[in-house]
Amino acid sequence: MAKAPLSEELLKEQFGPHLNYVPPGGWKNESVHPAEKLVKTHCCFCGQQCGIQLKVRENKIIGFEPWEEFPFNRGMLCPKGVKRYMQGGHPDRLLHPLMRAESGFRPATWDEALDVTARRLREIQDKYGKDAVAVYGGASLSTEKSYLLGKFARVALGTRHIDYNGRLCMVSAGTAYKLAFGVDRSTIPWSDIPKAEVLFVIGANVGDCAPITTDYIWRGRDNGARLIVADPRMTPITRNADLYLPLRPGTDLVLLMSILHVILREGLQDRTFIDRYTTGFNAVAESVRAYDPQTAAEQTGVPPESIERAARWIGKSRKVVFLHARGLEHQSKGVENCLAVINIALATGNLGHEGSGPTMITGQGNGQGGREHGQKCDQLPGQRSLTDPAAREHVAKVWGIRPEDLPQPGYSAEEIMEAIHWGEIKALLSLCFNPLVSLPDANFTREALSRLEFFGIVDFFLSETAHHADVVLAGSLQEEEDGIGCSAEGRVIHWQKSVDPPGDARCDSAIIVDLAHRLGKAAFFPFGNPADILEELREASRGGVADYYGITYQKIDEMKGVFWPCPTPEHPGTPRLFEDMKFYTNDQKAHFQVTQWRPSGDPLDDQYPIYLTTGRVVSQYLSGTQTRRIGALVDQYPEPRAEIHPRLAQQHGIADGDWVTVQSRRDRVTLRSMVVKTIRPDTVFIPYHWPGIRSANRLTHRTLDPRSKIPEFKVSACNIAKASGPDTEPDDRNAEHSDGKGGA
Ligand SMILES: Nc1nc2c(c(=O)[nH]1)N[C@H]1C(S)=C(S)[C@@H](COP(=O)(O)OP(=O)(O)OC[C@H]3O[C@@H](n4cnc5c(=O)[nH]c(N)nc54)[C@H](O)[C@@H]3O)O[C@H]1N2
Ligand SMILES: Nc1nc2c(c(=O)[nH]1)N[C@H]1C(S)=C(S)[C@@H](COP(=O)(O)OP(=O)(O)OC[C@H]3O[C@@H](n4cnc5c(=O)[nH]c(N)nc54)[C@H](O)[C@@H]3O)O[C@H]1N2
Ligand code: SF4
Ligand SMILES: [Mo]
Repeated sequence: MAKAPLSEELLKEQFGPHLNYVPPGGWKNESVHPAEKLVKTHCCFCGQQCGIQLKVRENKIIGFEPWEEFPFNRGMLCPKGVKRYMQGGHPDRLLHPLMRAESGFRPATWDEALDVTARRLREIQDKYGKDAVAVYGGASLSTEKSYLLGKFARVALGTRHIDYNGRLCMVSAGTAYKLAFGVDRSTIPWSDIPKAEVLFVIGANVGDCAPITTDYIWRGRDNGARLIVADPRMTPITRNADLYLPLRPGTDLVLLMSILHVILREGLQDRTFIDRYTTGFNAVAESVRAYDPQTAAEQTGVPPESIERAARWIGKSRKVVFLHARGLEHQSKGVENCLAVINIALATGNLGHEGSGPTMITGQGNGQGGREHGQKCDQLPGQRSLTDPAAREHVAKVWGIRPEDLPQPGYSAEEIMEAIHWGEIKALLSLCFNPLVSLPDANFTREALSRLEFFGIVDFFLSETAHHADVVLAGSLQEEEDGIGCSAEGRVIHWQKSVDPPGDARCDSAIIVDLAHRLGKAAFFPFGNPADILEELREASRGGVADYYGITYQKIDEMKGVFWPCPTPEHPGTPRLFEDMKFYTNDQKAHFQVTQWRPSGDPLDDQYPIYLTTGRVVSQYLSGTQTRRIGALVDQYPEPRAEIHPRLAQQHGIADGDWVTVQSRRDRVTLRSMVVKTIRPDTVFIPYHWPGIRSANRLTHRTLDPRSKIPEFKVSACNIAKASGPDTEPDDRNAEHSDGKGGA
């Protein structure tokens, strides 16, 4: 039979409209439009912080080249990284400030928008007190910007309430590492991963979410390492695991305590290490006694033999690297979970030497640097505590204020939203956060936002949250301002400015400085550019745990990144922590911490008998504001799908691609199903990168870990039913829905 001729139309029908897509004006082909310069900088789309060279012409980014000399990724990039350059030229880019009008927004001048913002914040503070205003920051910001924002909240506004979107991300790990080691950073550089004998990946979808880390794990496997993966889903990296532990969502603590139980039962612990370098072992040993593998298997769904095998592999090696991410940490016991990993590492002496140590895989672009210098509600620069009198004195001196004028700790991110909801907080200024999509229980968030008396937001796109703002200030992309970031491995890197913000958009830091001036605090914000801010940040962090005093742009460029702590200009940086076996605790020992099991905040019952867990897909990033605007990434995964095991699907008469309604105690969403064998039959997975009626966070709940205040995104209860089509009920709450399709 003759084959039908292939036409471009036919291919487009098959592969979607972006096939052979040519932007208006054509691609800036290298032979036609040579780059004027190549700028060595970093990818903005996750905490790996791969090096990349951006091609610049006529103040526009027209493409990229690999940066092969950058040691972390040696030129490699993932599907998001290779499209990273495309967002700047998108037609949705905000080019000037916007102000709320009778209907929708109207363009405004900077003077008008900033004057109104400063005046409203002042008025609200005069009427209700300083703490009636809250500030939200973000971990996609450069470290300079996040430092500036912390100072802005405490000095220009004098409010207790500033927190950031990393509260949804890194804080369980951070709290645990602080408790055990006195420092919140990966204990190892990634170059230790290929040197390990055992790699234990817990709640981390490395293949999709930290793709370049996959390469490190493969190199480890090439060197003979065994790979253990614990996840309710068989993620890409799991396919090559030596041991897969398909645990029930929310049962990690039981699994980990049982692994330690077996290690101790079989005498595989490192007694010398425990005696010399740690405290608290006996209480932890006592606490895991009840967790024999048989009992643990019943709770976790992991066979007892698998638990024993994992325990023996780990217990017999002194070169184990533990890699965990949000699967472990997005739980109402996220801190305990991380502590249970650390307890295993300490009991087996897996720390302080090559090829060994626990680490969190940091999520956001500057997820590490953004959590070090004071945009957290309880923190001052240098990872100092806001309640430590010596820290207050040091920072107050650098800032030129009295220590007693520094506010006390305020609410965390979700708590700020709750205080807005109950009326205690009346105004919000948000920079780099899209809470309507990313906080749990989206209907509650929407209600809270509608109660604000004033809401100002700085973004480069009109995010779903920005639809609720009174003033939208057109800010800058990562590549539009110089700055530093810190990668997952603790390497401080240099984001080089590549282009100016387009149109009337301004640099984020200039906007904040300008606002501080309009609030009458010019003397405290004498910053002309990010370099001025870095100078002050170095002083403010000096002597702290995260000591950046020895770090400059020039040094970073010369060394291709500097690992902190780096206390003096001559200091070479600290790739591996604790090599001298001294910890950042009062007694310089590592502290075992007792962990205690408790159920999820949204337990299963007869009405909601299925676990719902949420997370990511490879082609989309976070709330999707950025990646939903990059056509090629949209094509790869155009809409959220509910992953369901064939057995569960069959029970409900659902075939692959059918519509399915997922209902939780909060709300419901209707999505197409994706029937896959790679998920536990008692669990449904939904990626959360979409807003409106497709938002996974309409289903999630607001239970927080009591110490880290992270929401329990990974464990909710739900039920499912086949649906005849997408939700068609008129949904005015969905007004903020915007796909941002097309464009680049
Ligand atoms: N493509 C892509 N990459 C990203 C991001 C992105 O949005 N898209 N975001 C970046 C950011 S900010 C972050 S925080 C990281 C997140 O990176 P990851 O934490 O790796 O990604 P998640 O999809 O949130 O969740 C990880 C895994 O946890 C599993 N899981 C669910 N419940 C449980 C549980 O109870 N226990 C265990 N052990 N596992 C469970 C899920 O099945 C999932 O495979 O990714 C970063 N990289
Ligand atoms: N259900 C569920 N919810 C989750 C998660 C989950 O796994 N499941 N994961 C959580 C995690 S780990 C994270 S990190 C959060 C992320 O949640 P968010 O932080 O809300 O997500 P982002 O998409 O980073 O939103 C940042 C906003 O700031 C803007 N922005 C980005 N960079 C800059 C910048 O440099 N300057 C300015 N001015 N604006 C900028 C973007 O356009 C976007 O509108 O989501 C959390 N929510
Ligand atoms: S792994 Fe992360 S930093 Fe590297 S290219 Fe991908 S998104 Fe960018
Ligand atoms: Mo994250």
